[in-house]
Amino acid sequence: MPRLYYMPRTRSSRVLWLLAEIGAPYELTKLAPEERSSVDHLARHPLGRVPALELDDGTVMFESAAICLQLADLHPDAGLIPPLGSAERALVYQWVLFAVTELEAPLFRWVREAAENSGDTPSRERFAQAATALQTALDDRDWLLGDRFTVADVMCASVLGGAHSRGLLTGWPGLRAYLERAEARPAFVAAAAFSNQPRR
Ligand SMILES: N[C@@H](CCC(=O)N[C@@H](CS)C(=O)NCC(=O)O)C(=O)O
Repeated sequence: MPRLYYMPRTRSSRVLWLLAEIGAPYELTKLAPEERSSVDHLARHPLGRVPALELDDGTVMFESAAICLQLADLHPDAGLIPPLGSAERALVYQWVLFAVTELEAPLFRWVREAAENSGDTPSRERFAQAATALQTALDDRDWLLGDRFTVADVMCASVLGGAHSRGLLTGWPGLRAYLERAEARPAFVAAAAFSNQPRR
């Protein structure tokens, strides 16, 4: 059974959500913040971050997007990732990578720049371009691949959740509606019981 090493209110939440979408058994180890720099955890993740996932054969992997893709692949019957080599699979790769590089990276830079109060937030524009592109892609559809909810939606919606919780999605009503749809899914609600726990 895979084991997820996680902390609530972190990027672990997207993996908890995906695991709930899959519905297969798994084990959880909740880490206290200081445990991230323990020798044991540094052996799982060289930067001492969460999440990390131990696979059935003992292999340990990190990077939340890679973990989500791997879990989706391990459970093809859950329908969260299209067949290898298909055009739909290409779009899943596209949007998963977009989530981490074009949305999440500028979002966190923007949050940092705003906190430093320099008055200059160049990353806002970078995030805005990506958010507008994503909103346009969702214009005529519920999910990024149309009717089919995939791991790409887990990734994009989880980044948008981070933006919305900071009040940064006001300019994108289409993305707020998408996020609302995503967060209404029973799996998201079930995962929130772990994702939203106190950190200790
Ligand atoms: N790109 C990594 C980022 C992991 C990451 O930065 N995790 C944060 C929590 S959201 C963390 O553990 N931070 C602790 C630290 O930076 O020391 C992923 O998506 O898994």
